Amino acid sequence: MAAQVAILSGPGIGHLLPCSVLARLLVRHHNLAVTLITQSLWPPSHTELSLISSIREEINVISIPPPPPDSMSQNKNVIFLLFFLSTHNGPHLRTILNSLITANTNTPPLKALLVDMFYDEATLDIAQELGVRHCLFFTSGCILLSFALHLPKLDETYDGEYTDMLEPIRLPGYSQSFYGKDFPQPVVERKNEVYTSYLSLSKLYYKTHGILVNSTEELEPELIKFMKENERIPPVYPIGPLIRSCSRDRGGDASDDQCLRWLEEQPNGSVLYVSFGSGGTLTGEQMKELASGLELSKQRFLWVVKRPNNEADASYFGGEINMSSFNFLPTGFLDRTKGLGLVVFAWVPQLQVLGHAAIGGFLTHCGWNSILESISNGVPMIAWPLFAEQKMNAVMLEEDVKVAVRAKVDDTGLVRKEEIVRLIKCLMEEEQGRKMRDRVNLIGLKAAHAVEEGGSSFRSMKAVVSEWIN
Ligand code: BUP
Repeated sequence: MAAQVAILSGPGIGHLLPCSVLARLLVRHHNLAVTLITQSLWPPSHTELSLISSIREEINVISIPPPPPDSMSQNKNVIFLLFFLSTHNGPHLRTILNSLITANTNTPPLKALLVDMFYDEATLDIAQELGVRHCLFFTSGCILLSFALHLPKLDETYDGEYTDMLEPIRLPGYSQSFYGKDFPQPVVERKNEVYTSYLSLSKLYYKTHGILVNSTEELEPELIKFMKENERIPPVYPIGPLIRSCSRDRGGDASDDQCLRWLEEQPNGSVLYVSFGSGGTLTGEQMKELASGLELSKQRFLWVVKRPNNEADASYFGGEINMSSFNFLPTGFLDRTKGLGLVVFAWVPQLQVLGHAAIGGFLTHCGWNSILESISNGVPMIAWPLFAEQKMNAVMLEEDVKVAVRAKVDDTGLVRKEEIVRLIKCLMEEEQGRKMRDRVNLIGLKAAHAVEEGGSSFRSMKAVVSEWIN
């Protein structure tokens, strides 16, 4: 092996997954030795642990232990905690990188440190001190990346709260516009201390040696073109879609077989898959509306359920919440929908689910991994964003890529059952849904080709690897 690189993954399965796919790709197709450094805020979940153990044969994995609970701040905002974590783990990172450099004389030279999207100035300093290239591995799409790169300018030119903006804004180089209310969660509240940290982070993005982004020219052509042509922005390398291959999609528990077995019995294209990702939860009231909407639609569904977030112990990064009682669903719902729907209270093999012929649509929270997995499998979506950059992703899916229909929230903040029925009918039965299906199939095929030998993302990856090793 000519060289080694280290990847510092952010916490949570939504970050660990793309980082592990990237690690494998570099080992298998680019002849590099890779160390994957994992971080967590709390003891890692069963899913994270089993993913880590499944890649250990090929990849050197070093896990930084979670910070002691009493050192954690009382501020429970997830973004705040991510910034806290990168500062807290700085000394660990330095020690690990030093050990990789001095391991033994046969160890290939460490050429690059790829850092997931949350980091601080100290991370850049460590890489510089050790003579290693610092690159950003952006595990979301170009929409959020462009937004972050534009934020310093926006901050200078606009004074008020973004949610009060009367006119939508355009990201440079992009034809779609966004209202302030759709901006990523840490940014909408300007007075919040998280805003200042996010603004500093967005300035740091300009100081990295290169930006690898989990997207592709086939999906986000305008933004990629703009970023590549802008000399102020470090070189951008679209290397996605980085998603697991189905055979490796293990890491769950017994429910895997149950839901795949159930899908085997359903007609092709008949089932709506409903999941809000590893961290997405709804209020009890919203869950009841969703359940009623699913029932009224009379559509087949596979719903990955989590406890409501206004009941005890719903945690952001866990994904494995104890389901001891199901009283948050409407009385009799499970009995009345038996045969028509399957409710699953555990981790499911999402990639295999989305690749199953019975699936006709995906009601998703618009996490970036879920979007890439849906598109790669040619599955059109109902976009129901919850937090982070998901609202921007939803705008892009509906208005630009045209492979999703967005859920409308009413004045009380709820998506009502009538709206849910409308969305399901539109996606699963109407002409608009058929058009979205044709489109997503086409884009999915192009995206799959992008990561194959000779495709645009494959060439991008090759180009950045050759930068590192030469
Ligand atoms: Br839930 C669930 N099985 O049951 P996103 C999720 N996943 O394989 P998130 C399963 O977790 P961030 C399940 O396939 C995807 O790769 C799913 O990532 C997998 O959302 C991943 O979609 C979830 O990006 O992460 O979890 O909200 O906040 O980082 O976007």
